[in-house]
Amino acid sequence: MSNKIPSNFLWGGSTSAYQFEGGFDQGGKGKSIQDTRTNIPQGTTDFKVASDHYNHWKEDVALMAEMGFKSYRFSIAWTRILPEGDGEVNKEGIEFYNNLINELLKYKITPIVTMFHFDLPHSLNLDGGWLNKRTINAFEQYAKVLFESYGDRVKHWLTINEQNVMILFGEIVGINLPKGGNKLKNIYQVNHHMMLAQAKAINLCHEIVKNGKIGPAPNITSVYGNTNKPIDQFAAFNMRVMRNWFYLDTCVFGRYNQLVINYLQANNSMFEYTEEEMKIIKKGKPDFIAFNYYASATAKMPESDELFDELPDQQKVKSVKGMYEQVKNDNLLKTQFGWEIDPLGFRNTIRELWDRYQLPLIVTENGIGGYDTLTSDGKVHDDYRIEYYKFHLKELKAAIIEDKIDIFGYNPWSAIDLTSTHEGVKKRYGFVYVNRDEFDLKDLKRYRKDSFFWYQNLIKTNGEEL
Ligand code: BGP
Repeated sequence: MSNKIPSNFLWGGSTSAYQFEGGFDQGGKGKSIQDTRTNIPQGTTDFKVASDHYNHWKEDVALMAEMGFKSYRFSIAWTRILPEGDGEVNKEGIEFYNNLINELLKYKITPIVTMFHFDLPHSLNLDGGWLNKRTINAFEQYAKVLFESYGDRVKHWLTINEQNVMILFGEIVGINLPKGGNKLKNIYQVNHHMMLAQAKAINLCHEIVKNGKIGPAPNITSVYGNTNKPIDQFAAFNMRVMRNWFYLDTCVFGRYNQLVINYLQANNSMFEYTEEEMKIIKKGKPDFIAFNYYASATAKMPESDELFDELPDQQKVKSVKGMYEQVKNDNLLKTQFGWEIDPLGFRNTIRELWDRYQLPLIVTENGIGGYDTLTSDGKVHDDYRIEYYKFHLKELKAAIIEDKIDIFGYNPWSAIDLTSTHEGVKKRYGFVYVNRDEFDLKDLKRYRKDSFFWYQNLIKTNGEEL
């Protein structure tokens, strides 16, 4: 066994269309729910221009190539391809990603494409969104168009970004369910429809894309019990299943985890499904698991019976009646935005994923959001970001070399600055600074941060020089 990272390891970076592209009304793009979103937190920008990648794509790819990227994980905007979600195909949209993919390949950067990253077509949403089976069929049409248009060159596909976050924290990522009815049942019905759509896409990819590989991209994290009290470990188990395994078990094993089914039945909220649908889900086996990791989670048993889900942010306390309550972990440092930092939790997460599924793994998000300042001589000194990566990559290396786990790529968030899901432009993640403020677009010029040069050297030495 080698004591090195494999030479074909996919070092890269990640973005998503609505947070990076802008050009919301250019090139025949239809509206997505991110364009029509009304719950944008005060003081933060919308997603109309974002980093204007739509008009800077060549320059952006050149910067990625300069860093030495071996891969680039980005999402395709569903509404650039199908402005209404289904029906008419937009040729200009197809062309935009054709150019982007060709440009990446010119520099030998492997494209890793997310099919759906929080930007459901607005017109499907008006019709009930994922609660309506029309959306499943629309996703199938969309998948077919993508595989037929790009499958000759794109061999790595990701179905749905963070389905578990959309189900557990839907409102913060702009997903709103139709009002009324049984809310708990509806949200798990939505989940079932996404599972079915995902399985159909996996099956189609295997039929259409020669040598194509496809997998889900959930947000997965290790869950600790708040104390060594058995009841806290019991709660941690519940959270682990409800937050992580429920989603991956369905995708990998083709069955719903019993714990969640029991919970839904006990709350008179079981969703509907048919045997035929379960057959499709079972057939749609992924080739790998992509996952996003930012921090671990800690759980205890909720003290009250109250069910509350008001969640301004992903790491905010969440309580699920009788199951678990997510609490802060005082042993961990925090980012400037209050997110916990847990590099060993990264390795714990990788070990758990491997142990449970034995499928190749790829990291599609990991990173730190913070305030960055552009100096008068055009520099950004983001030492805190370099530190974050060093500690996480030390654990990633240990997982590959010591634990001998099959991880084939690392694509941190984000390749270049973009607009945060709910904390605006000021919360920056990139190796490249984009010169704009929350509401002042300035010149959108790109500047290499200190982390750019650090990551460039890391890739050059294939992870040797942390
Ligand atoms: C993940 C999403 C990304 C990105 C990231 C950082 O959940 O997949 O789209 O937004 O989190 O989160 P935030 O922008 O809220 O800091």
